[in-house]
Amino acid sequence: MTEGNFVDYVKIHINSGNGGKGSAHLHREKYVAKGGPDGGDGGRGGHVILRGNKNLWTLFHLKFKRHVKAGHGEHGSKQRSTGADGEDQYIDVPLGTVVRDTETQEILHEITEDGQEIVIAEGGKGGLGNWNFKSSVNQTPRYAQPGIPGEEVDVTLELKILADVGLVGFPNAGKSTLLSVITAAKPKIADYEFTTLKPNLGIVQYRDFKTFVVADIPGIIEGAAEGKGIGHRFLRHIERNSTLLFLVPADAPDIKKQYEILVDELRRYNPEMLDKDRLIAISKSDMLDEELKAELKAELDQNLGAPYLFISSVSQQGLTELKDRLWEMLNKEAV
Ligand SMILES: Nc1nc2c(ncn2[C@@H]2O[C@H](COP(=O)(O)OP(=O)(O)OP(=O)(O)O)[C@@H](O)[C@H]2O)c(=O)[nH]1
Ligand SMILES: [Mg+2]
Repeated sequence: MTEGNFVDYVKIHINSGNGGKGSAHLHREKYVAKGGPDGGDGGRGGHVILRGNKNLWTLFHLKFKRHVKAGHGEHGSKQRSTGADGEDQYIDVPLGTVVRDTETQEILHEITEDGQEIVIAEGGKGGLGNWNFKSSVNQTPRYAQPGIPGEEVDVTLELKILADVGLVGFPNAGKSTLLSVITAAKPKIADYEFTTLKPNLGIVQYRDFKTFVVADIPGIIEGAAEGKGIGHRFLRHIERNSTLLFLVPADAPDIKKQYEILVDELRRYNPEMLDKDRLIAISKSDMLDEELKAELKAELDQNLGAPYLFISSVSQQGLTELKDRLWEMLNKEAV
């Protein structure tokens, strides 16, 4: 089940490395009376760096990672030898990861690109060795700087899914079933409301390597924007999808009304949601006979006022057309 591996929220305690101490070494050699200071600088402490990785889709791999520590810088030593820098630690995260300070909840960063790197805890600078402090008034300084300690920070990583298509529908509309037939995802499906409690992602792959990502989120009901039901908690996951696919079951008492309620909830949650491209799929169309379908079609052509098509996950009707339409919508700028 994909229900369990969708992790979109983790808290991690982070320590960057301490800078190494500068050395206060004095040079000693046979026949050289006063060799002078030759203590090298300490190495820099390791950074902790977040890195965007387009092959990751969840934060699951970090679920049990409570603590990330980078290496300490080594101390400087004689002959002006600089200590080695501490090892940096990378935390790979999916695109769309938002980093917050756990204590203040302030957003610190956002990872949106593959390979993007952000230092979230900087390693401490290494201390300067004593040879740096040699001057005309102090030929043999016997002191060196200590290294600067690393940083300690508690961060919360939160994922906003960057799926291409977000599924929007009332509970029981058949969203998870659709995801299970057009992608390899295996979401939980059942004949009751709120089967889906957490978002599921699936990758549609068809026609010679065309791929796009679909997000199935819990059902949205009237009043969701005010917190009714559970779907509102997941609306943020579809804030960034470029296309919304509305699912309204063929046996809904009033298809147009149900669609309008959904649109209204999205508007109340965030008006920008309405800037996205929309397509309506009349799901469970296998329940309609040809006559009923023709009647419904005449009615919808008249009053729905948005592009729609009939589909059925059970009898596999209209699914290729659906994928083609979504693909076109997602790629229309490029054409
Ligand atoms: N006849 C028919 N039934 C379907 C079809 N798709 C889904 N169903 C049924 O509708 C019910 C709900 O399906 P789900 O996919 O769990 O619906 P959902 O929209 O994900 O529901 P929530 O997760 O509760 O929001 C299940 O009993 C499915 O078997 C379809 O194409 N035809
Ligand atoms: Mg579901």
